[in-house]
Parts: sequence; C-alpha cells; structure tokens
Amino acid sequence: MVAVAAAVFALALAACSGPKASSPGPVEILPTDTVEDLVLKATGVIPSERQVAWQALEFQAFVHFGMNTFTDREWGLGTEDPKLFDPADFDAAQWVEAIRAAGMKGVIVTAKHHDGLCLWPSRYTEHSVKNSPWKGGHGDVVGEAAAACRKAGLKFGVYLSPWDRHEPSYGDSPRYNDYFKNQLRELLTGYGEISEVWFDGACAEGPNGKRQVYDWDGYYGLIRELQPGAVISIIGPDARWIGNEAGVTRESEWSVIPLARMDGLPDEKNPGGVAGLDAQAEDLGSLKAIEAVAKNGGRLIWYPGQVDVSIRPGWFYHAAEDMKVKTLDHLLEIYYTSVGGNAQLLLNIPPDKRGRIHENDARRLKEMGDRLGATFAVNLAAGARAAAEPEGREGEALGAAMTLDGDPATCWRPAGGASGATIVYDLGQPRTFNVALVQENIRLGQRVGSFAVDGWDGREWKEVARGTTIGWKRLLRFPTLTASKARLRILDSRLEPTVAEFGLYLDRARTR
Ligand code: FUL
Repeated sequence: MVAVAAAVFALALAACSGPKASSPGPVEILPTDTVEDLVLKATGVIPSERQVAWQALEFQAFVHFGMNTFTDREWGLGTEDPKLFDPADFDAAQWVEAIRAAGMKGVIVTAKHHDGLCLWPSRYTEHSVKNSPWKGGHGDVVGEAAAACRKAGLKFGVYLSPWDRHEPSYGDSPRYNDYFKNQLRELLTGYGEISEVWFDGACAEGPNGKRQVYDWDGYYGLIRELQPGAVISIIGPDARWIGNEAGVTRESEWSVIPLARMDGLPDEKNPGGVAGLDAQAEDLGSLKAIEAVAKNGGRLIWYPGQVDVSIRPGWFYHAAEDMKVKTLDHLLEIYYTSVGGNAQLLLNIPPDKRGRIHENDARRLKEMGDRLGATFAVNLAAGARAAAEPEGREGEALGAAMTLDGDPATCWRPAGGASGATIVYDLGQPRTFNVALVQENIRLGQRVGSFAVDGWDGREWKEVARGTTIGWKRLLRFPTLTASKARLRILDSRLEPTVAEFGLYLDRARTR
C-alpha cells in the first residue's frame, strides 16, 4: 500500500516536475526574511500524502448521534442514565445509503460527545452502550457504522470529544490522559482503517470547573503509530477548522498557513485554533499574513481548511427541526464555496431516535447528489484544443492538454518561471455552460492568487468569472453562456503556477 502510494507520488512528480518540492512543513520564517524569501518558502510547503488523499475526498458526512438524540439536547450533562439510549430501528446501512446518494466519500461518527457516553462498548467505562437496553447491551454503533461504510466503499473516521463531563478522572490530568488514550487505542485497533480522528476544542467548564491538561503529543503519537493514514483534524496538525459552523469559507482559502509558534502544540486558550493560529481570523494565508507572523518568527505548514456545518440548525436530531432542513439552494451554495473554495465539506446529518436518517434529510441529500451528479457528469472542455502562452515546460509533452486529462496529479506549467499564464480552449463548436472548474497540482504546493475565465462571443473575449485562490479546487458559477472558445488567465501566482485541471459544466437547473 505504502509502496504503491510512493510510486504514484513519484510518477506525479515526474509528470509535473519542478523546483524541489519540499515538505508539509514546518518551515521556519524569520524576521530577517525578505518578501522573496517568504514567497520561496511558501511555495516549498506541500501536503503530506495523507493530506492529499483527504483533500481528494472533498465531501464527507458528520454524524452526530448519542445521548443527546434521546434527551433532545445539544450538550449533555454527563449525568444521564445510559438506559435512555435506545434506538428503536437502528440501521447504519440506511445512513450510508442516504449519505452516498449525496455523493459523499466518507463518514465521521461521534463515538463520544461531551456527555461522555461511548457509542462502542469500551472496557474502560460503564458509561457506554453496553449498559443501555439497545440490543440487550450488546450493540456497537461504531462497529456497525464502520462495517456499513466499508461495505459501501466509504472512508470511516471518529469524533472523540476530549472534554468529558461524565468521566470522574477528567481534570486529574495524567489519569484522564491514560483513559483517553485507552479509548483511542480501542477505536484505532478495533474497527479496521480509520481515515480521520476529529478532536473538538469545545470545553465549557468555566472558571471554577475542572482543569484538564491534555497530552496532545501522546494522542497524536498513538494515532500515527496505529493508523498512520488517519488525518487528525481541528485540534490536530492535519486539517484546520474553517472558523465558523455556518458553512462559510473565505474568498481566499490558502492551505499554506503561517503559525506564530514553533512548538507545534495546540493553543489551550484558543479552542478551535492550534499552535499559534486564530482559526477565525479573516486573513490566514496571504503574503501579508505570512509577513506579519515572520516579523516575530514562526513557521509555515500545510494546513487545509475543513467546513463543518449541519444540515439542520442543531448538530443532534430534534423533532422540532424536521422542517428546518437546509434548502437545496443553501446546500449548493455551501458546496460551491467549500469544495469549490479549496476546503473539504463535512456536512452533518443527525440520525433520529429510531437510529435512522430522517426522511426529510434523506430526500434533500438525494436532491443534492442528483443535481451535482448531473452538473458534473460531462466536462464540456474535454477534448478541446488547448494552447498556452507562454509555452509549457520542456519535457511535458502533452502541454496544456494535461489540464484536460482528468488527472489532478498531472499539470501544465509555464516555461521560464513566469508567474502569469493564459490557456485558450478551443471547444470546436459552441458550448453552453455556467460553471468553471480549475485545480492546481497541490503536490507542488499552492501558488495561484488570482485568475479569470473568459468566453469568446464570436468577436471578442468577455470575462465571465474571476477568482482569487485555487488550491485543490475552485468552482465558479456565472450566468449561462454559449461560446466556442474559453480562456483561463492566471493573473497572479507565487512563482510559476500549476494548472492541473480545467473544466466547463452546465447546471441545467440554472440555465436562465
Ligand atoms: C462543537 C461541539 O461543541 C458541538 O456540539 C459539535 O460537536 C461541533 C461539531 O463542535 O465544538
């Protein structure tokens, strides 16, 4: 497996080779660095292979299920009786079917939320499904969900809340850290491949509450040892919180992020942020932001954004919200700006008291999947004649056609280190479209800062859309247009840009 991944990576670099691609970081940035130094350092920061695989998933499901489902709360107190957990018609296969219908590629389940109830029969606590009436105490939500995902070809990850309102050792730091690591070990060894571990920063103990000093290094070490492919998110080094729970991304989402601290440890005072990062800051990765951090010394890491948002107002199921499932238009807006804005979308679907995804949510997921599937079924630029200016690098024989090969691991790059470029796509005949797709080859970093897409109206070029960053993927929507040629202009880039993929699509439900 590792050998295959390494071979694929080597091939990708060969097909699109360039100045030494360096590492996911950290790369130290210093007060003595010039702007040119900082640009060079920023372009040298690339994702780990586990981050590339994670980014390619694009769209995953978050599943909040647990004690709160039965008490109609968002945050449990930790004093609830496990006997309250009793789904009447639990069906993980039904979850997976609904989730797949939307086109999602993975699932992250709340194995334990803040109330401490474990949805798997942990041997380290009595506060788990084993003391619930469900399946006579022999049920295992994590096990059934993992098996259903595996069967359907979906990735499977776990949310494990560090804050635990039930566990008596919480606040007695070394003891709780042992408890937490024991639980992690159970989850990481008992359920096959775990693709992601999601650590939440929330804690509302207040000034007189318990104080737990978490052993983050120990947690991360265990995950790397037992599941080296697993991405550690949010309070973790691999994926950052986008900064809100409303499904909103920044206009420019950079994955190369400057951090104000060198020690790499999570910032206890800043839940949701990690290692000297304010995840909610308006500007995280511009050159200005990098310069500001460099002034006092810091580091650059590859730290892509994840958008966690619920399909309903709450994270957990509440019957009162059955009519408040987000509209298709709202979900599409979130999709286009997150997946299409260099972030991963983690859309929460909370199963109800039966243990099933409610009909209203399932219907909306299917509508979403159908609409996206129809839109992206055909790339209207595929087969176009592509001509670039300036010329592409020598040895990259396919030239600009590499942007149409459907493979985001290959790319076109201008010769001579130019930081701007134009690619004209001759479509051969008039085509009607209203969505454009552009991807960089993130294995070579993230470079593009602004670009535009034009259409040829028979006499002249008309700009139809403009974007800032690209990264893994940028999707732009614009009024429906019929044109026989389209043009991509890279206007600004940190050193030479890479263009991995270009696409034009028609969302028919929006042809006006
Ligand atoms: C927050 C939690 O407090 C919410 O309950 C939910 O789990 C959300 C994803 O993260 O920090």
